[in-house]
Amino acid sequence: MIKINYLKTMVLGMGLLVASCQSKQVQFTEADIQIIPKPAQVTLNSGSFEFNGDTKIVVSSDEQLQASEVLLQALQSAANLKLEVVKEKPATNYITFKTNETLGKEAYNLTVANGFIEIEANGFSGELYAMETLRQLLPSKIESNSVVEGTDWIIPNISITDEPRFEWRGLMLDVSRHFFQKEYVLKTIDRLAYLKMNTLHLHLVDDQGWRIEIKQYPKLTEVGAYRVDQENKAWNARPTPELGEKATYGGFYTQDDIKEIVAYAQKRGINVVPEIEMPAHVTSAIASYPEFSCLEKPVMVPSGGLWPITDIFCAGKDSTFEFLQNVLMEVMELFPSKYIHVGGDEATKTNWKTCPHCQSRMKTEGLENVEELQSYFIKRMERFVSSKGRILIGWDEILEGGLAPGATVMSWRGVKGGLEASAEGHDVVMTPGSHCYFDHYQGPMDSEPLAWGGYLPLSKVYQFDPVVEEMTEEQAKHVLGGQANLWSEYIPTTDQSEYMIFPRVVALSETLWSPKDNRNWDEFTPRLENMLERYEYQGINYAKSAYTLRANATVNDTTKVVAISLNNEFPNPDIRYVLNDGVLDKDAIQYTGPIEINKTTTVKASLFENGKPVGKVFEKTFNYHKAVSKPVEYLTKYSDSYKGAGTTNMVNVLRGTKNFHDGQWQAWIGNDMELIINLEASEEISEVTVGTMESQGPGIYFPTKIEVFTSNDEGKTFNRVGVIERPAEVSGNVELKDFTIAFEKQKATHVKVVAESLKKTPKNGSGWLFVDEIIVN
Ligand code: TNX
Repeated sequence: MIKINYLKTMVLGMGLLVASCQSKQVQFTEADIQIIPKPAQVTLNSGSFEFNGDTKIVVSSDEQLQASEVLLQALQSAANLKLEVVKEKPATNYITFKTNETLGKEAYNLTVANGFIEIEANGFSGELYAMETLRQLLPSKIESNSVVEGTDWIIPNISITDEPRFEWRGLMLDVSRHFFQKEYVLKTIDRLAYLKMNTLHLHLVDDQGWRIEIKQYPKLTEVGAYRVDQENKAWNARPTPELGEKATYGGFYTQDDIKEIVAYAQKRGINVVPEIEMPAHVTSAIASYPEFSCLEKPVMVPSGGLWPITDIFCAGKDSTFEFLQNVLMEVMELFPSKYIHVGGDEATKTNWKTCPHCQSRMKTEGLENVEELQSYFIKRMERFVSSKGRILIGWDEILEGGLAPGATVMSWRGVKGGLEASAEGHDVVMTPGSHCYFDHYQGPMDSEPLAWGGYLPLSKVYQFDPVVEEMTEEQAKHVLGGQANLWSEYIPTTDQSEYMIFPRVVALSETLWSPKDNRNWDEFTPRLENMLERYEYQGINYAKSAYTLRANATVNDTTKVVAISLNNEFPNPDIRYVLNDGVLDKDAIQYTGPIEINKTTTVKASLFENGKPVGKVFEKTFNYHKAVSKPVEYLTKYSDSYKGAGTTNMVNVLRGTKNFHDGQWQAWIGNDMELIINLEASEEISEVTVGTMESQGPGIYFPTKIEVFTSNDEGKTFNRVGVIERPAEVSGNVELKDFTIAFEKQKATHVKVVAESLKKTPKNGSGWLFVDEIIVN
């Protein structure tokens, strides 16, 4: 909540300077305060404080000096101001600290008044966060890494009372699927601290790479950190490397690197949580030491997708546990984190079912099934971790077969794991795929770089709440907070990593820090834009996907007009558009309501800010064909899960994209598509096109056969006029395809289309048939 507390007569408006003997004065307004995450309480007062060559900072501890670094550095590099650090308070023009032991560890109170700034905190984190707030109160140019001339470094007189809603505010970087250099990790730490995030979870181990030096087991990195380079192929189309093939893609952090990362993070209030996966997602470890698997056979580090994951640690041999304990000993030496993450997800336990060691373990321990064996595995590791005074945390699969007594759960498969664990009295960190998976698309798939799948736009991240409605008050107390996860299968570069993290992490930071009632999307977005300006200065490759326009189409079956509406994620956007050959500039038509079309039309549109287009230009040609807006009778019903735009879906000019969840596709499984389009007149036609998609991963296949029939007697009798047959072919791509069936020009009142779905896929199930738009001409 922002309270404004100043005399009306003193309101002079931003930018108006009032002469004063000491420093320049500016009167700010509420809109000038753009701090993210939004502080718990802000009171804007009249007057302002100017940083200048005489400003001093009064410091009485190393911690305070360390906390001040972010501001000192920014003022030096952007403002060319070198603040003098002193021990004694001067008469005026200074920043000072005060310890208040009643405050929480991360809380701070900040007072900016005429001539001084006071920071009240209870230790380093609060002091640091006050400094990050000061930095954000300064003009965005403060983020420049070269000196900016002609700017006054003035901030408003203000009092802020602030503390986080949650104690775990995290981001996970998967450095296994693709390796990221230490320098990028350090940069990310700075950027997290800027948003008052306090946890960096490093996913150091996965099938495709072991990324941390372990002195006792050098092969983990000699072998496990490298794979055969197949970066030129799609992740899921990379064949298993041959034994002995040269492995050149990879890298790892030495123990010195890790020490540097941890120390750097500590100085920025960030705890680094290491994740050492077990018992699955460890092919890189098995490739290095096959003796810790059930089959003990040599394997290669996979270059890409691997599913199911069957080469996992043997749960029968004591030597496996000894190995893992030795690894964790070294890990705990390096990471002071209270939490040690042991993964635990997605283990396919087929080998355990036949492995004599695992079987005998199950017998002696009285375990009924392999789920209980996984639970035994994690419980045993939990005893070890807690004996060292740490807390084991794992993905929600560690609930299966019984949760270890002291374990904390990271809930990723929705919120179920979090609900279950918190009901049993365990602490939880919420990272549901629905709101926290930054490897998912953030804009329409056809305008975004290749990603894992899914759809998580910025505005949805902003709706995240780690405490879910179904939780009792008691359960809610066990919610430590939340975290975004950036899995890196499709993230080969730091540029791409930045693109996926920013600006979604900005929205996330506010959901985890600010009081729930303070959150408001319309009020957040202008502050976000200020943050994006700062990111320009910081050189972050943030995504502009929230600006991307999307179209929707509504069919009027009386007038046959199609209304195309345009929108994006920002409230009240200034959208401008032109049709066909028009030029899209500031004089383009302002969009105030749906664009109505009754012939084939190209729409070019963009969001405008200050007279300039921002984000990607939207350009689509809407094909107004002879079936548009005409009634469609479904002889076989589409699936309830993929209804598209209902009965107008196939004839509404709007095409489905590569995102099969985009709401434009209709789908069939186990049966064929069979429908009749009533042209409502005897029309001359000569071709029918059926738009389809294929994505064999989730089981979507092109039709194996398409038949077209026409009738010119109101649908009483039909003649088959064309057919295409196309046997299924294995493919790793996501592909859109239009199948066109051409025939002799003829008159027709009705067109019947039958498209056959694949009844038996190579995986032995039925295939999905996805169709959007049936174009008749
Ligand atoms: C599931 S989330 C995984 C990861 C993948 C991710 C892709 C989790 C605990 N396991 O191994 O990278 O999906 O979104």
